[in-house]
Amino acid sequence: METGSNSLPSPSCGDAAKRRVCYFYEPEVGNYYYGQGHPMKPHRIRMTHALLSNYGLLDSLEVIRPVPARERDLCRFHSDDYVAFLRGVTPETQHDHPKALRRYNVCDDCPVFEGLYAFCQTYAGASVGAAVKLNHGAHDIAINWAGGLHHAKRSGASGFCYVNDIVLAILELLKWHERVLYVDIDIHHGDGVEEAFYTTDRVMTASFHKFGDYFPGTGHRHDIGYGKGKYYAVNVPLQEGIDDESYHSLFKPIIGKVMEVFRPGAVVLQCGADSLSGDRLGCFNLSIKGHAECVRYMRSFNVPLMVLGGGGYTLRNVARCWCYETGVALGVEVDDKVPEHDYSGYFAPDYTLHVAPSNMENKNSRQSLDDIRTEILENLSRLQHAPSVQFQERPPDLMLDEVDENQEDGDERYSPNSDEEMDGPSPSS
Ligand code: LLX
Ligand code: CA
Ligand code: ZN
Repeated sequence: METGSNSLPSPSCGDAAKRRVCYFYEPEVGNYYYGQGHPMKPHRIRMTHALLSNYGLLDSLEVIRPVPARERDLCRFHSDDYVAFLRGVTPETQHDHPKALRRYNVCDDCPVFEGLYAFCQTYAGASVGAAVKLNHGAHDIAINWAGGLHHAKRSGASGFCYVNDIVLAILELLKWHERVLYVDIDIHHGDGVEEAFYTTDRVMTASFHKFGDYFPGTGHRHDIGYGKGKYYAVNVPLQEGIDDESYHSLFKPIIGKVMEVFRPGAVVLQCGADSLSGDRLGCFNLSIKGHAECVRYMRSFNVPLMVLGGGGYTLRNVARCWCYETGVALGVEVDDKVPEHDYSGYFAPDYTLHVAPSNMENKNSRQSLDDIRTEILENLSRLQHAPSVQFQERPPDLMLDEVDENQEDGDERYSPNSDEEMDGPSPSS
């Protein structure tokens, strides 16, 4: 059992050391279609996979086809009625249920499309499967580029997200790890994940995001958690045009301190690519190397690491970024020259992996960055001497140990957003 080491994790041992990496991919995922004009295009996952394959990176990792999450797996976080709705609704019948569509926020941004429920089962099954793999200890890093849907709520869709695979994966990690850290570099606030764990000290959430007149509107720097969870939510509000240097003047000291004081047993990193320069919906100015530096930094702590996708709307850059980051996970520097393959046309005219960031103005002043860093480091230093909680008992693995669909398995699980026990598995279970 992981009990938390007394030695401080440090970003040492460098990039040269190899990691055992597994990568979840469902060949059907690229066929799901949100509808004409919708910016979310699951095809980007297939483009990423094609790049990985043509760069030869798939030979250095274990490729795993995900087992779809079952209804009961989704209900570990989501409400039964919401999951039953997602399972039952179809593009043809949706207009027979106008009240339900409104209640669950299934509308233009989050449309009902063909195969919606199977899509949710696939990406959630992959993230939970990634958690099971990390828990078993045979892999150091588990990747699911189709995951990272951080806006989904217990009883509703939001911002193109329906099922929150991240919350489900963290719940699985909590069976084996006393503390789990969630880091979110998508340009949007990781609101669904933060909300799910806002009152617990077993999960720390840290989101870097555009703040001010921007979706979803949450993630103020003074939102720091509540009750037992006070100081276990970290929000880093940023302005448009942030470049690599400014970003890392916050990311590294803040996350370095988080690793020192929180000492997580596992880390989940959401790598939304809408924080890249030139994103169709984003307004940051990060290069792919700057974005990938977050992956490199998290990897350097040598703590079991789950790497997830997220937003990202300039398809060629999403595929470039996640391919390069898969290389970072493996400890391989991916060549700048994109190999010729079925989707090469997307990378014309230069056929390079890296693209120059723009000359847009960086609206984050040195002073504002200093203020944010100082305040957040001060909050984190309050946790320096917090006593750790003993972990009681480990429930069985999801999917692997459960045979009978209808039988109660009897294990009390951590259940965010419920009226039940909020501090982890019950000692009596
Ligand atoms: N932030 C984010 C992360 C993952 C997914 C979607 C989003 N949403 C947005 O980026 C967004 C953009 C503009 C307005 C509102 C929300 C996601 C990833 C995979 C599949 C589906 C959604
Ligand atoms: Ca974020
Ligand atoms: Zn986003």
